[in-house]
Amino acid sequence: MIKKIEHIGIAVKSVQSANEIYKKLLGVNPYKSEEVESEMVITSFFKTGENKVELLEAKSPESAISKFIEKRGEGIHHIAFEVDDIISEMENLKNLGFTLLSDKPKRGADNKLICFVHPKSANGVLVELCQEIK
Ligand code: CMX
Repeated sequence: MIKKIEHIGIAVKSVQSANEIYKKLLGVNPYKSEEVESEMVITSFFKTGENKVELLEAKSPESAISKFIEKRGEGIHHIAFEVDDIISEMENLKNLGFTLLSDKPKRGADNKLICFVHPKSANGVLVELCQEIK
């Protein structure tokens, strides 16, 4: 079952300069910066109340973030929903007709197992499922 929005991902050209903007906007410093090699991104996380914002910068022109910025410019890239059991939620969504971007969960940033749902099967929104690694 999907529990809540875990974070919103924002594609940026430079995490370093976007950090300065989001520090001013949210009034807090990022609590973590992490490179995710498998996704070819560098990330930065902010907490605002119970919610999180993830800034994502491409580390390679092959990264999904590079392609996104090239096509659509900087902006909201994905919405991540927290789940307790990612494997059963993936199975559930697959049975409901959603297109998943991987057969198995992958290791994502911020100590999570993740899987994406194609934006074409969710009204133009890239959806991420994430489960905390205990
Ligand atoms: N949100 C909404 N639509 C998106 C999108 C996004 N984030 N990314 C791509 N699209 C749209 C494109 O605009 C395009 O639409 P049109 O056909 O109408 O032009 C369509 O999806 C296909 O886009 P594309 O540029 O041809 O890109 P691909 O099909 O090669 O890839 C996608 C799209 C979603 C499969 C790919 O970006 C992907 O695998 N994403 C998941 C992985 C990811 O985003 N990793 C980044 C880091 C994540 C993290 O660590 O948090």
